[in-house]
Amino acid sequence: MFHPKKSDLPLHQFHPREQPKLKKWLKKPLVYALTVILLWWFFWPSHSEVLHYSDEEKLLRAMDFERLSKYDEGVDKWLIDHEGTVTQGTPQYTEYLKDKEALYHSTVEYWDLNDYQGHPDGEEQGDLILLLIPLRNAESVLPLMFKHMMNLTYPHSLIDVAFLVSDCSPDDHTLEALFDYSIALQHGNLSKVLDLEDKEKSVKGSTELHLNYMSPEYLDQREKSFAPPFHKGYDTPFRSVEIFKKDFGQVIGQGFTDRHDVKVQGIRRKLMGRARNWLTANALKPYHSWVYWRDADVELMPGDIIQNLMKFDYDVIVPNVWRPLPEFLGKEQAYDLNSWMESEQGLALAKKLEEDDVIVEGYAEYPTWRVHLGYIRKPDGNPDELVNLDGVGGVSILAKAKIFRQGVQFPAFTFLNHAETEAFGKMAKKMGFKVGGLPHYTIWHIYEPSEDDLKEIAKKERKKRRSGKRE
Ligand SMILES: Nc1nc2c(ncn2[C@@H]2O[C@H](COP(=O)(O)OP(=O)(O)OP(=O)(O)O)[C@@H](O)[C@H]2O)c(=O)[nH]1
Ligand SMILES: [Mg+2]
Repeated sequence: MFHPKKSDLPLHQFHPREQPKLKKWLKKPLVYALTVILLWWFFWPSHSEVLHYSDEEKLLRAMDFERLSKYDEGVDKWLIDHEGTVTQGTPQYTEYLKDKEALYHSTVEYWDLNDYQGHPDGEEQGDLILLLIPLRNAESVLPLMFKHMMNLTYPHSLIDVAFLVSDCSPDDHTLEALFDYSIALQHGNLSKVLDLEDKEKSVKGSTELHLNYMSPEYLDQREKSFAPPFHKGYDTPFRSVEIFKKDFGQVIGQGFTDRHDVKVQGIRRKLMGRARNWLTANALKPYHSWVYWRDADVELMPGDIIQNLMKFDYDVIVPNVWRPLPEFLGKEQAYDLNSWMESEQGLALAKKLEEDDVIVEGYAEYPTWRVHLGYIRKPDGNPDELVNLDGVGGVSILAKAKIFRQGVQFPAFTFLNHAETEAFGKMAKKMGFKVGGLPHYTIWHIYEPSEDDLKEIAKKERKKRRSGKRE
């Protein structure tokens, strides 16, 4: 069975950033206190160094293996005599004491969480970011997702990446592909791997018929989005990559029409909320200042998006999310309708609903008349204009890590008649955090033809073939 784990990654290829140093004023008292404790431990007359095997096991589990590799042939060989006690006064024993001190240093950690609140100029301040990406049946979009990751100009050495793969179909290989791409990424040769894949695909010819119907401007932008020259850190490995797998029993299809049916939205969103919470809980470390949530299926996005969202110093901030469409459907459309400002009608509707009902924004069944970030976009509007929001969509959220530490989460239950990211926005706001969005700063979701669109495209292709034959 395939069980990728972090330790299988080629970690020797890159050097994790050192943990920030302790504050000066704290250093001295801490060193004195540790020295006193250690002296007491070693020289207290009634204390004899007896190392039982069970203790030894415990010690080994926590040890700094690189430093202690000299004990590869067994600690007992050096330290423990046939009665199971350590012989004091030997050079090995002195060595052991030194190692034990090193052990404390490698296993006792201290963090002042005030140091990880997130700065608007995080790049200059060395703020560490946690990039979180949930994945389900996402094999086909992984190359695109990885290109966007490499294209991020926020220093990769300051970004920890964590994926959560859930509920994939038996014929889907998201997990395996993710693992292979992650290894190539951390080796610094992923761009070469993806280039080769692109070349193979272009030899085979495109199967994406809908591209024949997209606007020339869109096709041009798509062509240019990952063309050289790349920024200088494009191939730089990330600070770390973690891959988690956990199924939640999601059975709703991942096809466009399946997952957009209004009846399944509440259930689907709550399960997604659970997945997001699992991912945050496992990946968030005390030294992260920011968390950047990204969906895998984004097609166009500026490489400096993290710095650009960060500079507003909001606790939660999202860009506008649109998607391209075939020209016969109007070329483009606001996509993420989960980012909105609350309205009187929305609040009145909520009052009429059952406590557990979930309002699904953007569906005729729930007329809220809210202002959607998607609909107030002006293509030539000021990209730095910011509006306050109540609900947010999950395609691309930059949030300060402290809000998760304080308990904001993605409700997997009905919270104020919402679930998942929209409830997350509402909850953050209710807890006093600043939640906002940029109406004129846009990223583009991929276009996946719905079943109706596919039928229309097939009809047009047939017509083209018929008229071609006649000529
Ligand atoms: N771990 C996990 N990831 C999921 C699940 N469903 C979707 N995803 C991933 O979450 C991200 C968003 O999922 P989408 O299916 O695009 O859904 P959405 O963004 O809510 O909605 P639309 O894009 O509007 O359909 C993508 O990266 C998916 O691969 C799930 O059940 N578990
Ligand atoms: Mg999506």
